[in-house]
Amino acid sequence: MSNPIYKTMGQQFGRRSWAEPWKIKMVEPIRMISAEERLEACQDAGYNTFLMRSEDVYIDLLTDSGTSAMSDRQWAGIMMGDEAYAGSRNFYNLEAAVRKYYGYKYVIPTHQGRGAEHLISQATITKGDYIPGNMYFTTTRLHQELAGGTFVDVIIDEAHDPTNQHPFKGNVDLDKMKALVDKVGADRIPYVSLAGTVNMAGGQPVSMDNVKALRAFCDKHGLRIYLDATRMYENAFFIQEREEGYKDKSVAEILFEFCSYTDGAWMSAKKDHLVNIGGWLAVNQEDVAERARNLVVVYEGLHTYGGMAGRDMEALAIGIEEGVKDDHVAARVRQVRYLGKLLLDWGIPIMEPIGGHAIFVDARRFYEHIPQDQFPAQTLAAQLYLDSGVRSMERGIVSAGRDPKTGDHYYPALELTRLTIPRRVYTQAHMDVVAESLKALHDERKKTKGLKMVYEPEYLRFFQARFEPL
Ligand code: PLI
Repeated sequence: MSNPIYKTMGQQFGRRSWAEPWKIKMVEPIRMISAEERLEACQDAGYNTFLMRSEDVYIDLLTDSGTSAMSDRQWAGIMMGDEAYAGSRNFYNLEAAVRKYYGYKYVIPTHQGRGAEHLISQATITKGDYIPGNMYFTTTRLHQELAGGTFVDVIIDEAHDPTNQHPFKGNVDLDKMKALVDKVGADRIPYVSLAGTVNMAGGQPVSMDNVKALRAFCDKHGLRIYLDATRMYENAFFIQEREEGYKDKSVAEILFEFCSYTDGAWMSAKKDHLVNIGGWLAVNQEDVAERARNLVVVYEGLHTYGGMAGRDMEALAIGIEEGVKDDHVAARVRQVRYLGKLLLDWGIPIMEPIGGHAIFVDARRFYEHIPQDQFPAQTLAAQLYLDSGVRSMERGIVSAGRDPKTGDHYYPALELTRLTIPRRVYTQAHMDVVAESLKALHDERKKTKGLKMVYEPEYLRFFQARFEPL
């Protein structure tokens, strides 16, 4: 036992770690291509990680959307697909699972989240309306704008400060809500767009207290609340961990109570529900459901499949149950936290508190010398790929797009590079590789130059814009 390694391990005896509640049954090989090949791939992709081929990527942290590993039970469900055009039994399994865990009455399947956003926006918004929300999300706001609405940010100010340690940075500021109602009138507000764990704010949760207070406010003014439930499981986990009175409640119980304060929800099932494709809209009002059902047959597919195959709906129904389990959500959030803590220990600036689905590196502080219109977060995403083949994405000025009225860039307070962790896909060793690459880039940060945009598409520009180094 003279080997120092044993001593180190010995000093750690008594420690208790957590581990994932699954073991690996099937693997998919990945490899890191050479530095020269990575440079070529990056140039071909116009320094935009969305334009890269996934085969050129080593560790893919572009998104947690549709990238989860399904379980053996979900794969078994795939074999149980009932591919009838109408009335597939898998739809009824999906409907029952949504009703059981979320509590909404009418369930309409869609091919993914933005399909549901399209339906709810078209079914409820009229030209000239205002839609308050706890920070914008790209596709959500675009569908609200395409329906003739204007999005108004009503998230608490703390959400825009990456160092503020508020435990519920996703909360709605009721004073901002009141100011909007006073200014435009409740009649011009078709609903409040409330997101559980706010993606663009770094995966920050909304407290139960806040949604209750919002419900009371909305009841007073006759307003509806529709929830973006995409990552509500993680939101429920944070409530369990941080909010008084919830530590002995399960994630499922917390989710159900939270949803009870809302009038309906849209869902990108590609996240919490552990499937590669799918979504739904669910509401409690018959008239809204009827309008959405009329639209679903135009844009998605029949109201009992909404763009999904029967097998997709079965895997989704099973994923609703698996994803909400306490041990699963805890392991998922703790893996994200493991990566975040490594970075914090090494002095790398990230959005705090560490959120539910991703680490958001604060590119503004990482590259202090690169101005926002030279795209520091896009630059960091490109540099990370060049250094280690790790794919991340920009969540800053490029994602924010342009003001449709003035044509100027929106200049968001947050300029972030997102390292999004797929569920049940990567190990702790992968997280170490990512952290070490960021450390190397941070050590060399002063030498890095920004980018210029050389192609800009009209909608959701971050997906297809092209850049060149300055
Ligand atoms: O990608 P969709 O169409 O299934 O879902 C759109 C969508 C809606 N709401 C929220 C909060 C999302 O995060 C979301 C999609 N997010 C993606 C693709 C992401 O990478 O974060």
